[in-house]
Amino acid sequence: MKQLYINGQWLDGAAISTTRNPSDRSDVIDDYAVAGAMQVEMALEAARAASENWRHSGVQQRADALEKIGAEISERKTELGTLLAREEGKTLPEAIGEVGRAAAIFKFFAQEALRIRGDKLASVRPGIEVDVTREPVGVVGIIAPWNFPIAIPAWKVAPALAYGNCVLLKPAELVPGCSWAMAEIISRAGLPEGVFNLLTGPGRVVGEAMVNDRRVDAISFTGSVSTGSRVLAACAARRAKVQLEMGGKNPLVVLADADLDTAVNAAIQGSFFSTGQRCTASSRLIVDENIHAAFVAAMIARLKQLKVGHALQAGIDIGPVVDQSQLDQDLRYLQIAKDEGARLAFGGERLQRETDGYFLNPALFVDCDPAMQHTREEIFGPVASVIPAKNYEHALQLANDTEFGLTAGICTTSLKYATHFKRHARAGMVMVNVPTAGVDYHVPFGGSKGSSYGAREQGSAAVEFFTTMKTSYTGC
Ligand code: UN1
Repeated sequence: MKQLYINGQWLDGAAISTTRNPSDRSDVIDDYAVAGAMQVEMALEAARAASENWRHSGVQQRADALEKIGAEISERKTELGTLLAREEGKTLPEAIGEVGRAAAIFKFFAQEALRIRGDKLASVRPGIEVDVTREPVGVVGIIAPWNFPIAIPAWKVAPALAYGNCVLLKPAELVPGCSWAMAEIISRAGLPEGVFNLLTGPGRVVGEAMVNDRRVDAISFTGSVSTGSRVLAACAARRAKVQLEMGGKNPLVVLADADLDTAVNAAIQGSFFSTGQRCTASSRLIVDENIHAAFVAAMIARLKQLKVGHALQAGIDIGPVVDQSQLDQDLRYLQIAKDEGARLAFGGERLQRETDGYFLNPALFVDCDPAMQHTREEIFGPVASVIPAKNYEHALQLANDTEFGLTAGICTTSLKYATHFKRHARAGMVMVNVPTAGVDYHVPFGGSKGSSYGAREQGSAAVEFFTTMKTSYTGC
């Protein structure tokens, strides 16, 4: 049984939960401790107590620890990637890629710890100097989703530690394994007791306690809009710092002048890889009506070649849906789309394979109207809808006609339209001739409108959330 990590010790929880492989329900992954109120209390106390010293720790110590963690994650890429593919269901190459990204994130923030900058200014009053410095926030509660079982915990934990914070990590219940493996590596990196704590368990116990407890100074959350809204309300009520990454309904615009191969590659990758289970997935394909028929024909040809199956099998392009409840949601939206008159041009059916897994053929709907429910709500599955556009202006208007604003993509060979789109797309990230999903780890990540709230994650921008400013005046 894999235990909780609290105050430098491995401890049992209040219960045990067993995880299974979504590619093969007969494959039991492991038993994980489920934290109860008592263990959460211990972790809160430990993190609070450790914070007093850790906030004054040297940056070399932090950089060394993060470098060591990154190096071990990198060395064990294949083993950890196999675990990730088993517990979440993304294909082995995708899973190994994600582990590599987690390693790179730790190494990046090892260096960022050495670059914590401040400002020195002259006071407007004679004989006084002003210093503006950055300090740790204190104790950070991290609530991570299931779709990036190691990269998202890494991109929240690494900056939290780099900038001198203590951490309580609550991974998603479906995928505790990758966070447990990461915690085990962190436990040997030389951090003082209580600086990093792992609390596997349910949101209603662990998450609720973290968002409501005054000993937690800040909450970094990635997950659904509904949970994110509850997290925000709880944090606002006690004025805790909070950042939220939530849903997307990301558009990929394909103009008539686009290179067709580039557009189809971006759409296939962005809509269906990782089984469409990315908040950056392109679920609305907004296509100029002059290229519409050719685009749809090319998409169907590519979709026919995609192999859906067991995530660990060689040559598989798309693994299973993560679990029964996500599969039910995908199937429900497929039915809604059919009922509201969208034409199913490809896929959408359950697939049987040798193993008992949640396999779903990627679905492409065409002739979609932007008022249809399935084109407005996040499905989080391998489902994309083609919406025809009259021209660039119409496509831009359709792209922005959403409550979300995470990523927005365009495929075009026109510098004029690419530039205009970069300026006018209402999204935190814009992609020109590349998929809307799959981002770099050293630059800011985040959205506008209903997708995100609070300071940006990743890259040098992470310093905003994980530190607070102090202005000091010295009379000399
Ligand atoms: C990516 O597309 O590379 O939950 C990352 C998500 C996002 C991460 C996407 N927070 O899908």
